[in-house]
Amino acid sequence: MTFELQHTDDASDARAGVITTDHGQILTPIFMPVGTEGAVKAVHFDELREEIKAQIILGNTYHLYLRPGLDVLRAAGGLHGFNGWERPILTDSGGFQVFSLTGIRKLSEEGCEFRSHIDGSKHFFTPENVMDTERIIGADIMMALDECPPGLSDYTYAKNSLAMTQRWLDRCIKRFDATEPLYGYRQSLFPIVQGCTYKDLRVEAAKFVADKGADGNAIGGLAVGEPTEVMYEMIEVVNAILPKDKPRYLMGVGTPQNILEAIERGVDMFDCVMPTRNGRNAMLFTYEGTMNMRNKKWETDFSPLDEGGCHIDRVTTKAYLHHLFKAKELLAMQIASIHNLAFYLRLVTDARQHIIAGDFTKWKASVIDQLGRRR
Ligand code: PRF
Repeated sequence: MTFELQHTDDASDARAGVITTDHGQILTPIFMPVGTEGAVKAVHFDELREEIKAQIILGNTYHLYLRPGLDVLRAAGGLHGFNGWERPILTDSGGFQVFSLTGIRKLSEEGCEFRSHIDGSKHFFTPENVMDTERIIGADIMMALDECPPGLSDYTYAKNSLAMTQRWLDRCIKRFDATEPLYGYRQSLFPIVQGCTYKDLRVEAAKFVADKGADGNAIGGLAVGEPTEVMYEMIEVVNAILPKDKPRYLMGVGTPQNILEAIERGVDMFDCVMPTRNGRNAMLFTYEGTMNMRNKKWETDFSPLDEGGCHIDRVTTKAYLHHLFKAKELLAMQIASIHNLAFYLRLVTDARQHIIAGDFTKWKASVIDQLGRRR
């Protein structure tokens, strides 16, 4: 994988670049739709390609390891072979999901023990077996195993947790370097910066990660309950240290406003369940603000969902989508998910174009307040 920086904004740390993988190019800044179980909820791959213009999607090691399982994935030739998505894929390592999804878990130096949320069976993740699993899934970008502590962890917990994440990173790198891709294309390993909301820990974590010389670097442990301003401050602290010539990925963030603020601070890659999850719950994101499609005010509004949006936005009226949600039609969730993902991709594509044109901060200032409005 390579990263070419094409343009850096004069007035901020925003950058436009291009990542090249063996499954194709990714123009940054980029948003990556979340396909936890090998599918983006309620959205077909044809729509991801043609309507949404997704360039890369996510998969989750935790979920895919439990189901369909490694034997099926290996036999299919990896996740690309299994689900038919021929563009790049990134897999999260599973640590975050183990902590957020499984009640019973035991964390030790060796790894984390957890019970399946599907059948209660016991499993153990280590940095080594997570690397092996991500090799089998065959993602273009594999994430290191980390611990994402709760946002408001005390200093001692955060410090000890970070130290373990760093030892786990060294074990991940060792295993990654000792193994080969299974399907004939290259894979990259991204380390993750942790350190909660403590500046000195974030600085130490960023230096530790920067020294590894990875193809790209991630910022984890944010958007987990801390105030938004603190999240922005941590991004600034970390990005001052992470290499400029490698992509930076802010994990699990966020609202359209969060994404623009992070782009301004030098972040290149994002993922979040918000466009799909909120979409299934009738909430649409637009440049003019958010809309609750269950609201009676849309009952006879026969204007398109979004004039400047994707094809489905232009041929679907607000009144019709309102009706679909009221009637609990599955099509409601499909349309809302497609709209929101297409909007997120449009947002980062617009950001990229304004970075290249040299007026990113001006453009951002002109759209940011409207984005948070309730329509
Ligand atoms: N670590 C991993 N995945 C993540 C996170 C993290 O800290 C977050 C935090 N926002 C989302 N997804 N491995």
